[in-house]
Amino acid sequence: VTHVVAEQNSHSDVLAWIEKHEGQCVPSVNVPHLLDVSWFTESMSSGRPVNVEPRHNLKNALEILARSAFFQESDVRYLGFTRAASTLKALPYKLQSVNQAKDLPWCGGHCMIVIQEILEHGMCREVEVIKNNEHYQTMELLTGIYGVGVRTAQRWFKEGIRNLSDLKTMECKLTAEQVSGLRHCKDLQQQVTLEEAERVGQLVKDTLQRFVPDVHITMTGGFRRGKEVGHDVDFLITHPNENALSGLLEDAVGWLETQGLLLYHHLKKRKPALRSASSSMDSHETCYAIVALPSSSSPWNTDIEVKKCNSEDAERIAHPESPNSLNSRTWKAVRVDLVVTPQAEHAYALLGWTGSKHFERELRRYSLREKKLSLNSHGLYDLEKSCFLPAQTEEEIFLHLGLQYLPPSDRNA
Ligand code: DCT
Ligand code: MG
Repeated sequence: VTHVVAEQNSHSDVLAWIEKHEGQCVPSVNVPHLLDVSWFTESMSSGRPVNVEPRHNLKNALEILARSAFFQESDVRYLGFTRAASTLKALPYKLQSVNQAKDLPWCGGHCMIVIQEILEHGMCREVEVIKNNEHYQTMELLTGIYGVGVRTAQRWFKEGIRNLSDLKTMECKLTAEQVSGLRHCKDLQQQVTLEEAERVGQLVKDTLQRFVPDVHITMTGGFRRGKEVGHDVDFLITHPNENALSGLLEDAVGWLETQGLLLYHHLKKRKPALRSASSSMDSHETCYAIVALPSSSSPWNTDIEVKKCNSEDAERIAHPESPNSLNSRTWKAVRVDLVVTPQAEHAYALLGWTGSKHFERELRRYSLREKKLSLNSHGLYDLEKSCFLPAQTEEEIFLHLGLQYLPPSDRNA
């Protein structure tokens, strides 16, 4: 099948080939998966012509090249491909010709070769080679485990690890975070839906309000930018009285644990405010957690405030390796980040934690290079006047930067 696909010149040829061979493939061969072109299957089911929208294909290809560069720790190449993918993502029209692409920002050089190949041939050989590369596939798999970064994945690859069972048999020393990541990897690899994120939000609210009834909670990250799915759910927590926030995360963690709803957590204490003008480090008090989110039909969800932990439920939730299959389980492991900020830093933390990561990176670069202002999720430091610029809202931060305000939905770079 790979041979035939590689021989094709255009999307329509591939489609014709698949239609002709429908039912003749061995059942284990999932042709669209092999091609990894989601627009292709979408087009087939919607009846739209196949090659109307190469934009997603182009973006996906550039993102694969970016991730491959990231796995090789090549920051310059990673940034170059990410910027080009981001440009294509934001394009309000269909890219149909190389001519149209040549004036787009960040899309020259290597990126232009990729764009040209895809526009003309429907696929890029370099990208196809990367997708089938053992190192790339293993790095995708290993860095997909919660708690595993590029360095660790590289080390494991060099030690001969190629799949999850190798990790168990080769007796790798795993951190508590990685053990939890591995234990719940099936759940964590599934995307979190908006409906699930909202239920996590309700759980977080119910938990925190037990201790501080008027606590202020905002869902940040991708969901604040209007995304329908995410890999986790991020929250920002604040209160006008900073003392009210003291010990709140410990209390919340303690309560969730007694309910059997916490599968993993790591508390990071707030570090003293970073006065370094150029620092982009985030030192907010944070709880990185994996919660057992009760399913929507579970009684846990409907009455979480008053429901007492029934021993059978607690057992099921506290011991995720029980023989219950995913389908019969009444919970799903979901990654949750809780970030606590004093009110004075809230607007900066909100901007920082709304993302996207690439948007934040570019905003900080613009701010420093063009305005001599150092931006992080604690504040904005004027390097020339040697002072911090206070802001109560995100709009005020954009004003400080001399930029038109962008709502979260326009920050999906
Ligand atoms: N962020 C940050 N410091 C961190 C981690 C994240 O400032 N240590 C910012 C960057 C984006 C935002 O917080 C949310 O991070 P993610 O959850 O990783 O990204 P996301 O956009 O929410 O993506 P997803 O929808 O996949 O969760
Ligand atoms: Mg997120």
